[in-house]
Amino acid sequence: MMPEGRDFASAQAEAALAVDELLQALLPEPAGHEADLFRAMRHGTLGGGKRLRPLLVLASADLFAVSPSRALRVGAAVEMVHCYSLIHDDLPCMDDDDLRRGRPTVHKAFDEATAVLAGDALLTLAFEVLAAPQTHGDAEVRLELVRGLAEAAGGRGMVGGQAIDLAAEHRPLDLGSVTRLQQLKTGALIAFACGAGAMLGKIGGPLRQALHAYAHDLGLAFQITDDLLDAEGSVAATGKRVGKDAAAGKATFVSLLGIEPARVQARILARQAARHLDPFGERAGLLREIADFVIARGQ
Ligand code: GRG
Repeated sequence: MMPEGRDFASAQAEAALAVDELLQALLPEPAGHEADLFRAMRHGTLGGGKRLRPLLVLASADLFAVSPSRALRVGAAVEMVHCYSLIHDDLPCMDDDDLRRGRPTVHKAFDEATAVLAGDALLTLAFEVLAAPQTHGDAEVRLELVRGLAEAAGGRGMVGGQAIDLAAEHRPLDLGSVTRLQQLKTGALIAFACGAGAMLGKIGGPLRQALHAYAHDLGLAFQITDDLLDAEGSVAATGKRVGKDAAAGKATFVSLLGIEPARVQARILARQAARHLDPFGERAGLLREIADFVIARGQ
């Protein structure tokens, strides 16, 4: 994935381009009455985003010499689930946002019903992609990927975290509860992306465990940085509305720890995440750089 000497920015750009090409191919512009649905799915997935989760799949798969074309399909599947969550999260019944990735949200560019359906269709297409033989020749591996993504995205993962987040609007959370909420809401999908390389390579044991530990710390560092950007960032830099957490009176890592301690905590977690990669030696260079990249925007 990243031959020696290649810098992080070009590895990330190359991965993002490859994911975009595959998403384009998986979401062709159709004719007919359902055309708007597919246009909305394309609007919600193409042309923006850091593509962090697919990059994590590609980088973890590279540790075990998994074919990049297989890893890319898993990366596209995770990105579709991530994009569905953003589309639904932006709806008036949730965060009610007009701007995402610097562009109108899907319900603004289309309408609410189409945005709901576009999210639904992206979620189900993700599993169709994972279940297809091109993703892996071994049906047991495909089954593990399907189950892993379902667990990460569902009620005991991302959707469960979102439900806790909504309930917390009426009940302030302490640091332990915020940590758990975020581990479910954003951490579970990031953890799936990191573990997917090991699933594709049929690797278990201590190496899979090491990736899991990396993902745990990376997910928290990512969320603290997202909180910092909401507190301190600009619409121009983030491509979305900022200051939402404080306006909603939400308990976040930043509101509970304070800005500077939160920044320090993100740095500690990123360093700790990288240490979990020691068993992989030089081969984990890209994953180490991802940990730096994840916190850089908040430092
Ligand atoms: C509504 C089903 C449902 C789930 C909502 C993940 C989530 C749960 C909502 C997304 C909204 C949000 C602000 C989540 C917190 C952190 C996060 C996931 C930010 C966006 O991810 P990035 O920074 O975005 O990777 P890009 O645009 O780069 O892909």
